[in-house]
Amino acid sequence: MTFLSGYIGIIGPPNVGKSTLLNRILGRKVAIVSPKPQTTRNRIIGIYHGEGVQMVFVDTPGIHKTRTPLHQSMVASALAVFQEVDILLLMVQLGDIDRVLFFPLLKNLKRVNKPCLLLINKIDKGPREVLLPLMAEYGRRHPFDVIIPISALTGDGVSLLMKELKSRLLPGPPFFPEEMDTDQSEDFLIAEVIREKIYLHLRQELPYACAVGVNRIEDVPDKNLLRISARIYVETESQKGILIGRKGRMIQAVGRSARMDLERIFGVRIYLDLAVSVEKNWTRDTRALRRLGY
Ligand SMILES: Nc1nc2c(ncn2[C@@H]2O[C@H](COP(=O)(O)OP(=O)(O)OP(=O)(O)O)[C@@H](O)[C@H]2O)c(=O)[nH]1
Ligand SMILES: [Mg+2]
Repeated sequence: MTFLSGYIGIIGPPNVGKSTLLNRILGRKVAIVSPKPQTTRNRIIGIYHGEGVQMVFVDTPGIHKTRTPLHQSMVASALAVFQEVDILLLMVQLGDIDRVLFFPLLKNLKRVNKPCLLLINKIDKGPREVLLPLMAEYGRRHPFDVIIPISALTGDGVSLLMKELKSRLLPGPPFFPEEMDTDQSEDFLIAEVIREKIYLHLRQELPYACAVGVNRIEDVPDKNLLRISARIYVETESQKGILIGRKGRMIQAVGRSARMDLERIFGVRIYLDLAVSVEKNWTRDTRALRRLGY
């Protein structure tokens, strides 16, 4: 039997469930997820190993109209994925077609001539009756290879998606070794989990002003312990005050949920030390952006 392999881009507007799908396919958390849009900021690779097949999924930041340098860099990295992959998964969510978000995506899609599967996600949320007309309407906008309704949350439709993907892969070698399911460094994943908890605990604009860097990871094997020290960057002193909270309660809550999640992910006890610094206007400063990994 010939081995099949390929790169598959997961692309779409913010908040439709792209990262949730990647985690669901891999059966493990490699990408952070939150109820707020613009959670994913970098391209995240997740590698699926199946019988005679390897699929390299590329999760991307949600594509939207934007002016700030941070978001421009996010959107640019998502748009680049149109060129880089073999197959595109364009994801939207149940509900009326959002023209402002969907039409620009379609324009990019028509520029590259690649197989594209349209995923309508979050079907667990709505009545089934709306699906058929919605699928027909999307079908009129573009000759998608196939339109698949799914729920990344419950897993509904995901095995059908995997079958449809496999049937479109070409013969090729495995790109990554069997034991590898992401190309992210440990540091990056830890910083991302901390960032996820900031999205969960803090309201409004604050999460968008935060970046996280891991300074040090120290392994204490005889205690089955990882000591991690990380720093959260915000743009202003007042944001720093909010993030730390009264008597440090907010930063403690963020640290506690990050620690619990990291313990689950790494299977060891974690000691997490979090500090907060102000990096003035880092979301607008291209040099600071680069320094913070964007
Ligand atoms: N009900 C329901 N909620 C979902 C489903 N998939 C994702 N969600 C929720 O939708 C929200 C956004 O999910 P993400 O996976 O972070 O979305 P994303 O497309 O990666 O978002 P960005 O990274 O911001 O572009 C989270 O609160 C998820 O729990 C689904 O199938 N059903
Ligand atoms: Mg995401």
